[in-house]
Amino acid sequence: MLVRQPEDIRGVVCFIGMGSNLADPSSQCMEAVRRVSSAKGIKVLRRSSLYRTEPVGFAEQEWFVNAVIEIRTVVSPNELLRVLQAIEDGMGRVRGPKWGPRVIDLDILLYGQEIIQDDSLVVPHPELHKRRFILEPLCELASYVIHPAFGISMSGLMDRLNDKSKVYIYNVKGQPCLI
Ligand code: A4P
Ligand code: MG
Repeated sequence: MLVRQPEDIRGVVCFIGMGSNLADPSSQCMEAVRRVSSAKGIKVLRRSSLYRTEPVGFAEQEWFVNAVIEIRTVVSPNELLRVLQAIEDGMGRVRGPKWGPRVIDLDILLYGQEIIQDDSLVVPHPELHKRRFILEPLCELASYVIHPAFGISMSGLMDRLNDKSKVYIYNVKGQPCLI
């Protein structure tokens, strides 16, 4: 018997990290959410708060705005990467030095419970468990999700986190406050 799944439960739940530190970063993140929601085969389920975050890796640059979105998608991991890169390009991203300033960066943090390691895609994102600017917004949405390679929840990864870089959540008035 063919059982049809309702549209809203088809596909895989994934988490996308976004970051910007150029040209009004919070607007860039909100624009990226809009563009991801309009992409074919992708439904945005939830967005974390926006976070003001101290630059990691290359300190001599502006602070970032970071956020995470939860999506449900029927597109494959590699196709999802292509869609996200097309959105980055469409928003005027110029690929500069690794860890350098960017108008928008969209990373696949988790694609369901899949573990992927090919030339162009590594999922879960290899830096996910090391970065406060990813784990804070991810825990806001889904602290219960298990990292498929480590078998540890996102809140468990937060407990083990060594990253002391500063991460502030925007309060309701849009002002940063320490969490
Ligand atoms: N790639 C492999 N796996 C993935 C994945 N899971 N998601 C490949 C997305 N891309 C993935 O990415 C380079 C290549 O990674 C892609 O071609 C893709 O095939 P990129 O976005 O073009 O280059 P990048 O952003 O310079 O590299 P990367 O590794 O994304 O940089 P990071 O590690 O994200 O560092 N500090 C704060 N506070 N907040 C930030 O958002 N971001 C960075 C960027 C540094 N410091 C930061 C922040
Ligand atoms: Mg990236």
